[in-house]
Amino acid sequence: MKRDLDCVFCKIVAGELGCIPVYEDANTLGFMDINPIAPGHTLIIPKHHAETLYDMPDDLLAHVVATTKRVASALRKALNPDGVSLIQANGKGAAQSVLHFHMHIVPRTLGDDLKINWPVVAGDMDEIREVAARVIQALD
Ligand code: DGP
Repeated sequence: MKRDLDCVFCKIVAGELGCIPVYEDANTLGFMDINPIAPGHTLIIPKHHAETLYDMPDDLLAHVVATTKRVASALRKALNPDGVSLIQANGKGAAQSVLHFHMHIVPRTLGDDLKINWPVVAGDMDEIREVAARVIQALD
């Protein structure tokens, strides 16, 4: 499994940096986004370091998508949002800020009018922890 020593998500995978996890298996990790654009905003990453979609082995990509479906289903069950968006950025022009492939799962509310280049705002950690606990409870 490839690791980049300077990568913040590789540090999370290695346990060197904390996160609020909601899902983990041998190849993927799901944890709460530290700058949530909506309550329940979650990231799914491969443990293997790959910068973008183009660097992802097909079988690992399929695994990340399967994990994304599983966690999105739990989010839907736990939070009953009006919808869920999956967002995945590749490169500066797409506003990718962490160069380790990741899928955003964003619960949506009718009329929330979210923009694809959202502002970075620190989340309320207690609120994020509380939502994570509800998602874990709803995992099948
Ligand atoms: P993107 O702009 O698509 O590369 O999204 C990166 C996301 O990663 C952004 O929404 C904030 C989140 N993020 C950055 N650093 C950390 C961190 O150390 N912990 C967690 N949980 N999320 C982070």
